[in-house]
Amino acid sequence: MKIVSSGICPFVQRITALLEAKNVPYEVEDIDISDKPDWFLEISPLGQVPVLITDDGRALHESDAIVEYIEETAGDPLFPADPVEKARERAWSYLATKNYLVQCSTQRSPDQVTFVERSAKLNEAFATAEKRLSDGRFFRGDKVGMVDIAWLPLLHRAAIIQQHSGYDFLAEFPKVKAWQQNVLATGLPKKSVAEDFVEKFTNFYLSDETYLGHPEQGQARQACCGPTERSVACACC
Ligand SMILES: N[C@@H](CCC(=O)N[C@@H](CS)C(=O)NCC(=O)O)C(=O)O
Repeated sequence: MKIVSSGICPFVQRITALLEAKNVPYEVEDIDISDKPDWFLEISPLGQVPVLITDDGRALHESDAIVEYIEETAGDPLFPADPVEKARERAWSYLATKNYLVQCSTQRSPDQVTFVERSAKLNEAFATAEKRLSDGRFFRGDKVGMVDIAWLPLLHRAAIIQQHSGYDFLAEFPKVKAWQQNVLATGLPKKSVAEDFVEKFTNFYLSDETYLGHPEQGQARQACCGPTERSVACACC
């Protein structure tokens, strides 16, 4: 099968992470999302990635529908069999996916005020997960499940931002932080993206145009809070 991607889209990463978790072989074709080719517009009614093209050439759009298709056809179920538990895991997955674009826009914030405003919504999602997480390595114990896959793009991107800017979205959420480390340790985040992903991602989100990427802002916050305490909760910065 083929996944049509645009490089750094979190909805695409959810799909490729799921395929990696299930060991399903796939190819990726990148398109320029700002100049969508006609063949893509013909198979993607909303003009959005991801699109999955099956081996017999049929196209599927909408990441939730694609997840269901892969879960039903690829074996090695990642949702629990019990319908109630499955519905719950869908709901927890939805909390992640409805925050993908929130995280993207937070990372693209041009200034501190916008950044604090946008991170507040993302923090709500992390705080909700913090309350629900137990002591297992993953959302449902010690085996990767569908909720882990849905949260993987958020957790992976938070790790890259921390590594490259020093800012930690998860500083206030120790259980989510531990979950992030366990998900990273599976190797799935890295396997689910192209080799140049980190470069493309940091060029876009840690550029001179963004608050997180702006060196002067970073220095001001470090001088104020200390390098390890960079937090939106810090009143002085
Ligand atoms: N609801 C869609 C959202 C996908 C989405 O927002 N994709 C973005 C890239 S991350 C996109 O294709 N944007 C181009 C556009 O909307 O024109 C899904 O779950 O698949």
